[in-house]
Amino acid sequence: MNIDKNILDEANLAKLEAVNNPKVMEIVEKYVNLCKPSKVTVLTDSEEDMQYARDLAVKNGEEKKLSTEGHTIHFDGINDQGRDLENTRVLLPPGKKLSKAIKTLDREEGLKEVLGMLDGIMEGREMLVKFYCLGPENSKFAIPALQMTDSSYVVHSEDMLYRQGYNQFKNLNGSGEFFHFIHSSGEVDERKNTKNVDKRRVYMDLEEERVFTINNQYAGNSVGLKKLSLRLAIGKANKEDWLCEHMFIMGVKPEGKDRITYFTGAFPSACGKTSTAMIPGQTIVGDDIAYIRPGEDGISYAVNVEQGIFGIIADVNPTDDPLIYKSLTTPRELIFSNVLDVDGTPYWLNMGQDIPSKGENFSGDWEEGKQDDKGNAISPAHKNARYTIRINELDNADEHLDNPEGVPVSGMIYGGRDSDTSPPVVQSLSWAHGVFIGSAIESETTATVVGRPTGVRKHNPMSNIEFLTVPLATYIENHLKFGETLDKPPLIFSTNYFLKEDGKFLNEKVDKKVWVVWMEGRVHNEYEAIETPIGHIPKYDDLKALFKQIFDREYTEDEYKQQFSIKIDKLLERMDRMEATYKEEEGIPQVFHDHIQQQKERLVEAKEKYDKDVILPGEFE
Ligand code: SPV
Ligand code: MN
Repeated sequence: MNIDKNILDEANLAKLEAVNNPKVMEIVEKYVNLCKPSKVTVLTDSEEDMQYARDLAVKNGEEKKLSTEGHTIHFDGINDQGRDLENTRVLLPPGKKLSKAIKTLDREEGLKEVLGMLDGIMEGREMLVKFYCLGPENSKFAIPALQMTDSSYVVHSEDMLYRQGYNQFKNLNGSGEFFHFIHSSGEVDERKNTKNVDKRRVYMDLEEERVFTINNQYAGNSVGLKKLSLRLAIGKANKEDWLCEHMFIMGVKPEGKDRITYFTGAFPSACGKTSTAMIPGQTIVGDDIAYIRPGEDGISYAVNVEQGIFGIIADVNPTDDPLIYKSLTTPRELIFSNVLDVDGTPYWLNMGQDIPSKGENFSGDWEEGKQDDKGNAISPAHKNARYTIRINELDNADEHLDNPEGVPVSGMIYGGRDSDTSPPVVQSLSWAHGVFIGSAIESETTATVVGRPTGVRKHNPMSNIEFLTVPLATYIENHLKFGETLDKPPLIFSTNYFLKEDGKFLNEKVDKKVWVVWMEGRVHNEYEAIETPIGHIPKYDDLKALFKQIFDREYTEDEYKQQFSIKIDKLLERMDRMEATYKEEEGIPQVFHDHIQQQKERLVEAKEKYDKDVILPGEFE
């Protein structure tokens, strides 16, 4: 291996050689010589090596210890608080085309640029080389992944969020089938924040199943195995006829019934995904990314690609998210990011207690009234501040979290954030109609992406549009096919937790538990439903009983009517917006266009039949 011994010493070389994989050697050699770190450390799955990354993050200032045992805090720079979609590009070989919504760059041009930027980027720094496994080990779902980075925070995060993969790589027997990720924070300032945020780049190269990501630290940009691997895996899944989804996986356990029923759920970022997966009384398998494959028994199975949670901390309080709140306030290994640190105690937005007026946050020393360079007030903690924890530490972790076979999927949920159109829960009329529902998700934008206004309605098919690396047409076609090949495809539902009237939410946050338990009952044919033009909705009596049983709350008929009325004009407006998007896409399957037409026709017919624009749920025959 052609690397200077002062940079990669014998002990580290031996760890690399033990993997016995020529492609690993080739890749490491290439990027060490290009990035020119002063030292390379190769890490195995051992506890000792995990401790090395943990300690290094504190030693080099990327993390600081907080008062509670095991808790640390990490800050990303003030302009690096979310995913950078503008500079996240799929490198496109000549002759290939992707959907308009997917940002691309000519492959050769992108490679030339980013390889040029990588030249010497790690000078004076330490490169960490680490092996992981996406999905459970020794499973047909598993994808090995090699990470190279100069950030110990990235490795520490990945150690918590992903399964260790040194042994998995050894078991590859030299095969070159793995993803690889090259990350560098680039030059950092005295707070250890990337100086050159304006030169942030995240380039996906599907040809070589690799991603280059530089001049950033926010985990959605820097952590290779999270959204970067999601993008590579979507490319792979669509070639191999399985699904790679931006979905949680949870087990629903209705009280008094001795069973568990697994659901997956896709929600745009910051729209209640993690808090759904963490509803008290249920179990969690995963909160962000699922690989879903058909089983030989005609049922689909899902695994969590991850083993941890990188969750939004704003709004986590003892009332709305008691399970998460408890896990964030007890000793364990936990990284807070971009919260307010007041003498070792973390504070975040809407945590159920007052936030002090002074402390350290993502802007440095902070006190109330501090403004950014545009004159806007800097909030004490960022809206997209996060926590990183391991799932197996949680009391509600599902027993099949690491099952190499995955869990059987009985239902899929598509959630949006919409204040005025969709009812809280609707079941699709069929698998294909469900695919249509998923591809119609609209959501108001949130703070997880930098540089764009929040609260703007945006079309987000399957909550996955920001991660697609195949044309939308291919993705939708594969979805349609996936369900058709199953004997028992999952039932598909849509949810909307964000309906408002006169500026006030119509539901309490905890109400999602009722919708989830209702969906679970539908899987087992326990509730009848009302067929409407947009799908099946719950009957009032069932919801009344569920609210009573779960919260001991009187759910009134007025609330039901307000929440479950079918708003024809609003729904038709949405159809028009959707039609406009899909018209621009080449190759969308005809059946999908048919679903759009049929949905519109059903709405128009209902409007004529009932002679009104808003139809109450009880009026449908
Ligand atoms: C999301 O935004 O969907 C997240 C966090 O899960 S990030 O890592 O930024 O993607
Ligand atoms: Mn996500």
